[in-house]
Amino acid sequence: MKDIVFSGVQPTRNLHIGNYIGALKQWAHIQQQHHCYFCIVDEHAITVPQDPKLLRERILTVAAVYLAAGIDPKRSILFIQSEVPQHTELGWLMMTVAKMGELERMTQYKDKSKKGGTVGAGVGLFGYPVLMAADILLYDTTIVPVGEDQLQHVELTRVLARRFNEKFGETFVVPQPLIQKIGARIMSLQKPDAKMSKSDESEMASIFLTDDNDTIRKKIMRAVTDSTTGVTFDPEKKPAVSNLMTIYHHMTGQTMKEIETAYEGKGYGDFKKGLAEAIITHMGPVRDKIEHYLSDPTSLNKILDSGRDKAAAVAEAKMKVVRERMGLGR
Ligand code: ATP
Ligand code: LTN
Repeated sequence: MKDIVFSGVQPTRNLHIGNYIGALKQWAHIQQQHHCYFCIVDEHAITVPQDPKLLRERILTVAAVYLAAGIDPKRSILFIQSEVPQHTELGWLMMTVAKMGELERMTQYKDKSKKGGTVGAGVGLFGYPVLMAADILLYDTTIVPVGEDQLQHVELTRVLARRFNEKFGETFVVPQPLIQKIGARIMSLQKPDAKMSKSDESEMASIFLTDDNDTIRKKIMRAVTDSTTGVTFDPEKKPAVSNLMTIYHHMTGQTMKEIETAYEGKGYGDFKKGLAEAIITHMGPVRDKIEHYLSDPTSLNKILDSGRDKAAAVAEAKMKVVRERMGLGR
């Protein structure tokens, strides 16, 4: 039996190699066997301030990145969240199912609202996981591939689906999260205890998918390492080098043992040179493809139109059931 897979990326800032390893690369693989929806979640992006003009540009860039990473529009449904209004509709209805206490416990909300305090935090930021639950539940999703940071949101989705089903009758499929083992969390090149994040202030913390070869080399050579020497995989004792090895593994397919053997007796300088070249070899073609897709907006728009129509048909069928179960309308 085929699974139904749903996942999404926010069109905020530049996508980085953490997004690629933790999300896109995995999706391109999953679509070979399952029925997939890959969404550009622009309505999630606006839970923090965005420049409207830049947001529009980034939405198309993310679409190009999806395609460049190997998402095949003939196999998978690729669409923009705000073009299927059933997402916000179900998001609101699920707001009436979720509880304050559940949302207050979400670590992403706690982190993102920390700066200004919860009094000044946007209500959208607070309700963010409920919209995410709506995204997932509209399509009878069985599998949600995400990075570790999103696990809590998928767990909340499961709770909300069950609660709704108990109250209003079987309506939603309870989805399972899917976390990749190695590299579920790629860490910052500058602070190995923080995840590589689009919102990091330091450019040096992340390898962006659009970085040129020299920038990749520079960032890797300046990446922090650990106080002990030796290229060995030990996330507890050697978090910085283990993170770089994880990236190496994803770029080359080599196991940690193979990487350790290849760099036995060598210093971090040699390892970093090898890593930079491995990234360039793997990511260079992806970068070229992003450019290629962006240079042909007509084809890109056709793909997004078709994705929107297919997604909307499924979402509306589900909403008809939901509205009826909840007693809305006539
Ligand atoms: P921000 O940190 O600015 O909120 P982000 O970099 O986490 O943004 P998202 O759009 O929230 O980007 O995430 C897109 C996908 O990439 C998600 O599946 C997320 O779990 C995954 N992801 C994000 N950062 C990493 C990372 N450092 N390592 C692995 N996967 C990641
Ligand atoms: N919150 C996710 C993006 C996202 C998502 C989703 C992921 C929005 N809706 C539904 C999986 C399924 C993030 O920030 N990475």
